[in-house]
Amino acid sequence: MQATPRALRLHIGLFGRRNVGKSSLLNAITRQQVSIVSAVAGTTTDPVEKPMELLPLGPVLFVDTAGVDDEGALGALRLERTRAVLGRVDLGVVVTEAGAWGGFEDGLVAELDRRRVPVVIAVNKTDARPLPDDERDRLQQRAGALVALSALTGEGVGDLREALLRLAPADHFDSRRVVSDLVPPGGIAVLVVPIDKEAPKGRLILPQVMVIRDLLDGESLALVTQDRELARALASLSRPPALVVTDSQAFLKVAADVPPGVPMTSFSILMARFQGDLAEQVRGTLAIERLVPEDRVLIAETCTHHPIGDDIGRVKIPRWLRQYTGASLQFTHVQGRDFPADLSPYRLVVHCGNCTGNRREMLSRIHRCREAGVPITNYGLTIAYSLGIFERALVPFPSALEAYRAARA
Ligand SMILES: Nc1nc2c(ncn2[C@@H]2O[C@H](COP(=O)(O)OP(=O)(O)OP(=O)(O)O)[C@@H](O)[C@H]2O)c(=O)[nH]1
Ligand code: SF4
Ligand SMILES: [Mg+2]
Repeated sequence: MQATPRALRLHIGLFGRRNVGKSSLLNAITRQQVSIVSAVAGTTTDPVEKPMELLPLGPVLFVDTAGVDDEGALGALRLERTRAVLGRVDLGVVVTEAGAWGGFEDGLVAELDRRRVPVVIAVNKTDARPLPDDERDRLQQRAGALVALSALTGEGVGDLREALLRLAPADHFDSRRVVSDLVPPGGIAVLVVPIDKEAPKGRLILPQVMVIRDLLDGESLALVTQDRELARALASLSRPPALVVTDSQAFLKVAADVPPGVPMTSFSILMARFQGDLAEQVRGTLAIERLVPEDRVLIAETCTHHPIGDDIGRVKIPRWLRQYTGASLQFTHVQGRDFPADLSPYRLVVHCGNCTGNRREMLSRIHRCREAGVPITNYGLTIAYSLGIFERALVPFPSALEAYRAARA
């Protein structure tokens, strides 16, 4: 995690009057004592920075600032330093308390607006003073999002994460590669695309197209083959490929044909990394071990394609999961926007690769699962796990493999 350069992290600033609980909020979010908290107004004098991996947003840098409502020489110096932070954040959190909003806070929001920085208003200390409805309605108009919370009890801190995810600039989510970071320029990727009766007539499906396009952008070579031609394709190469990517449904045959030293994964697992959160979905996959008869499993797809034949979500994944667990599981299927508000009936969510959706929405779903205590995995991860080749399919992703081993231990 510390490997992400500072410049690539989303910068999130915490602003507000002295003593409203900015430092307490930073500590609550990070679950660490990053910034000094005290009842004395003006405790934080210089900006305090904390790089972290913030679920569900990814790598961020929090900047806790000095409260800037006071006058005098010291106040002016603090104001200047806090101003400098205003100029370099991607997201602003204006922290306040019920009944305290005034011209000072309006000024902060106006400065952030002028810089086109999205603003979340965080009304803190609701354990001591709840936010009245009329004030909530009034403040809601002033910013992109409003969250009532308590840094002391932790109530509402999850809502703040969700609000930050919702307002983060789109380019924060676009900076990743589907596959080209795994194959060097000039290196070869072998792509296994079975043409069976579920394959659409006359074309490739979107995850396959995305992978081929990204390999071309990365100036590497793509060799596309059906599963039954794979052995011949590999034999025709004068050097081993940097990566083999297969349709998850052909995993077993491909694992048998690809030499053990060659990294191998599936299109769907690449999608989990590109469009979701691979480490979190890897950890979620382990919940398969805990499934017992009559447990309910939610199968969710982003697009609303019409299921045909041995559809992967309706037929194959339920079959593989029932076989692996030996349990009579209950499956519920949802498509498109129909992701349930109440996740509590489910012991596991199996999501598709989300190739047609956007990453922010997928991260929001992962976040909601997390808040509800329901593990979430994806199609390719579930298939690899049920077929006993999970570790092998994660070899190309060292941090996800590490997350898996840590969760197992
Ligand atoms: N009851 C209650 N008290 C809180 C909460 N959050 C912070 N406090 C208290 O408010 C006081 C100020 O907290 P800080 O986190 O230091 O506030 P700050 O905004 O960083 O203050 P400066 O650095 O001085 O600008 C401390 O006594 C905290 O214990 C909360 O959610 N509920
Ligand atoms: S959105 Fe999901 S179900 Fe639809 S094609 Fe992409 S991965 Fe498959
Ligand atoms: Mg402080």
